[in-house]
Amino acid sequence: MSKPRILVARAIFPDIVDRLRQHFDVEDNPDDVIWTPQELAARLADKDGVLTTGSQRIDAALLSAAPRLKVCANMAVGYNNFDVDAMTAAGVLGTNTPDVLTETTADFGFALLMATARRMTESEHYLRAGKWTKWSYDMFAGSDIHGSTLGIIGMGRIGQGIAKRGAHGFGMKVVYHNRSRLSADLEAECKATYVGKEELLRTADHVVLVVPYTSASHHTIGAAELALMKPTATLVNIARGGIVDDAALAVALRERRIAAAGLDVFEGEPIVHPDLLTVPNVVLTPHIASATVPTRRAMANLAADNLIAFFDGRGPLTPVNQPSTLR
Ligand code: 8YV
Repeated sequence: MSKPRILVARAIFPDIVDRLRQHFDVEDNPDDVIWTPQELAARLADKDGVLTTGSQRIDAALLSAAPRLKVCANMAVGYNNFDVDAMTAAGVLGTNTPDVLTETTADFGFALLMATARRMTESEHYLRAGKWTKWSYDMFAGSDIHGSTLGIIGMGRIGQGIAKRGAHGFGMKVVYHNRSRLSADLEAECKATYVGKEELLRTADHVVLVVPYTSASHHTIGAAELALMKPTATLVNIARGGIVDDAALAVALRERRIAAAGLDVFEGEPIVHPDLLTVPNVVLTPHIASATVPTRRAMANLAADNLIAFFDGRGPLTPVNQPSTLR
């Protein structure tokens, strides 16, 4: 019997592609070419499954150009690149990679918070530019992490990881806002108090965004929300581009309406709003929150395992939808 045909849409660890070859007829992309939606659709025309990263859009147009496609395994926990309704209607399963990246991403969120509040990259640029000629009492004075109030918007697994780091490691007071309130046990574990979004923005010294991107979470933080924040506050976005109105944020940073921001994700990435590139009080990283070798390997392996389990008839391990009938 012939093997199912799989497309690996971006370059991933070669040994994990080799593992997929034991089960499937694999077309991969070792040169990591960024295909247009049309090029992706052409490659998927004869495929039964695909391993995607967060940057390939799976929508109704692509699904009709790929009539054999049965399963899309995303190597990411976020799956806003999937039009889940269109996939479910077409009988196509989607999977993601939860849990395996939680602690690594929470570590990074905390690192970005610290780098932002303590002005690490801004001061490093100053030093590298040869501008450091003397110590002064207020040179790169930032804001404290320990003992301050941490506001987390989006209290899923990663948000909870950041809350625990803040509460237990740094003695922070943690407030959070989420679509639904956590159980009393989880709130106690995270030492976190549920508050409304407006109260969180008004009272937090540091605001960290960890919400999934949906049409409802688009521009969760725009000019009006930035205006509620303390002028000494920092804002960190490790969620998705589009959760923050980047143009409004650049204005708020330039006018010092908030102290600083740390951004790992951007509207329209990899293009970054030009005004963010010119303001000094922002730490910018290229979507690397989950980027450690063990975690990226675990993500790729989980995406591969989802494909293998699906075609073995065991069902996917971490599905994001449940079509009533499959293709
Ligand atoms: C990925 C992410 O690196 O898991 C997610 O949702 O944002 C990152 O961990 C990125 O989406 C590439 O797949």
